[in-house]
Amino acid sequence: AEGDDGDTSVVVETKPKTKRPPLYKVMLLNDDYTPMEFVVHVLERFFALNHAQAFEIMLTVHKKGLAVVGVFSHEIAETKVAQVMDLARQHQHPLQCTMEKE
Ligand code: TYC
Repeated sequence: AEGDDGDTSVVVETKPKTKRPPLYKVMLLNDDYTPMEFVVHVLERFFALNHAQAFEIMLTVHKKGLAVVGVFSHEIAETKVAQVMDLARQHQHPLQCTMEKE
């Protein structure tokens, strides 16, 4: 506080910070070989999309080169990417799935 002797003080206010965990976009990349039906299946199976939604996102990837298929916590995003990459490898499709901090 400021007294007679002229001393000064600085009040540093701290914002009450609620830390939200960072979110990650999971993206699917286009390629020339993975069958469209396989991509639709992957989207239905791992991203809880109905057939129409899955087909629409698959077509977006096919036409634009990539699309965000969901946004998740780091751990969930990692799991989704691993699930997609595992299934693609099992079926010998070159499908690529990646994650990126939002
Ligand atoms: N381009 C592929 C084809 O013509 C289909 C495809 C769509 C592949 C989306 C990958 O993430 C993908 N068969």
